[in-house]
Amino acid sequence: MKSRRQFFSMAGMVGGAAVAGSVSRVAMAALPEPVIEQTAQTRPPLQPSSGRPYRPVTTLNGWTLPFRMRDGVKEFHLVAEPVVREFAPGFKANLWGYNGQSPGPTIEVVEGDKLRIFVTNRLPESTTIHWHGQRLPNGMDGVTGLTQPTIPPGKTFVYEFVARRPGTFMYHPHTDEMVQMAMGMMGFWVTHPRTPNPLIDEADRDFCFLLNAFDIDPGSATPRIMTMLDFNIWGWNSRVFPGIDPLVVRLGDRVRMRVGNLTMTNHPIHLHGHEFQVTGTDGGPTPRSTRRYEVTEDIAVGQMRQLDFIADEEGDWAVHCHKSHHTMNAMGHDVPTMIGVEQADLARKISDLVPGYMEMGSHGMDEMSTMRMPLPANTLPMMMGEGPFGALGMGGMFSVVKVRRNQKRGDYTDPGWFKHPPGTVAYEYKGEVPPPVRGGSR
Ligand SMILES: [Cu+2]
Repeated sequence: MKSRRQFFSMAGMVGGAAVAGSVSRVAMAALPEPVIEQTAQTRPPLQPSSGRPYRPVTTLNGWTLPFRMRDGVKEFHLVAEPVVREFAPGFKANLWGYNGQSPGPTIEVVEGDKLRIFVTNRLPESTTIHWHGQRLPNGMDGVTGLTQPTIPPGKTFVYEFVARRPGTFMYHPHTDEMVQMAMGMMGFWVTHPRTPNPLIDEADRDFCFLLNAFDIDPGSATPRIMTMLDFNIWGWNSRVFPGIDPLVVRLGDRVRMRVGNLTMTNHPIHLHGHEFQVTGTDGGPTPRSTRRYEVTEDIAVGQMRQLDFIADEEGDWAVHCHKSHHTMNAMGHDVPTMIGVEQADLARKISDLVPGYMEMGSHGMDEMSTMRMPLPANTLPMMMGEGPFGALGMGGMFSVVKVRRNQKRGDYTDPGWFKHPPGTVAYEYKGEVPPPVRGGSR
């Protein structure tokens, strides 16, 4: 056994891949037991039981991987494997992920931590893990063929490096990337600052999630892996609304949303009722002089953003991708525009031939949110979700920031829908509406 000191000086050298061989039987026995998650629930923040203290993050519909300390090294065990992921009640898909779910568990460490990450491959093909955004020895960067040999099925490799800078990062395969990311292989990574950092404010609530996209035909359960642009399932952490949990906060909290994009297109993430600042990226904390208030931040492919805001308005505030096609669930995009087309007569004729036929879209598509067409099994309606005032007409990349005065510190339980104070909800005007005056008609 090498001493730790020898090992870390070795890992610091270019060519640290020498230590990333498949481990011996003896070393296997020393592996941390892999922790496997069974559900898509949001787990409460995992308080560190050892090592340097930090304020943990909350992974939306996800969890943080437990670690163990061994001779001053933080050890994790990731298992790459096929998983069944529930996107929302009524829709499950066959994905690839880590430790039972897609995305994999969030990894949380502290700046300066010495890390050892065991990666066991239970996929039918080889893989590697790239630690996106990290400063590390080149041989730990996880690029198949370039910085290491690939991890064949059934083998376990070891990655060892020091978490050198604090920030918002992610991990994903760098082997057969197109297929493995299309199948859901990715995970979040947060490195907490070791000491108070003038550019990192302490957040009261710190949420993280990855943007991901899949192409799953209605009625089927396995993504098409060759799709480049025409995805139909737009997810946050492999969940779609109404399957995405709300971000529950206490009035006055400093809230952080860390978002990474592993889809094939950009996503303008839009928050209602508040302004945020971009306080960090995968490049690190942003200089204060660059910060300005925004309500939408466009996140490009492969980018990460850390959005901070003070939750000082009570209510249920939508947070969503501003591309309207991304707040819908599976639909065909070859639906013709039917607005203004009178279909009633036609519908009657078709109904004679096709029982159960429904006309669609004559008055816009909002009616889609309430009509219940027969759908293939394992398929969500394209616009769904029930709110306190009726159908929400939303799917995909949509959730709700629930700001509550009485939410207890550290309590993430869903408080239900906001109870609006009397006189603060848009209401119907019951008087006479004068005819509109149009230019030129006077
Ligand atoms: Cu989007």
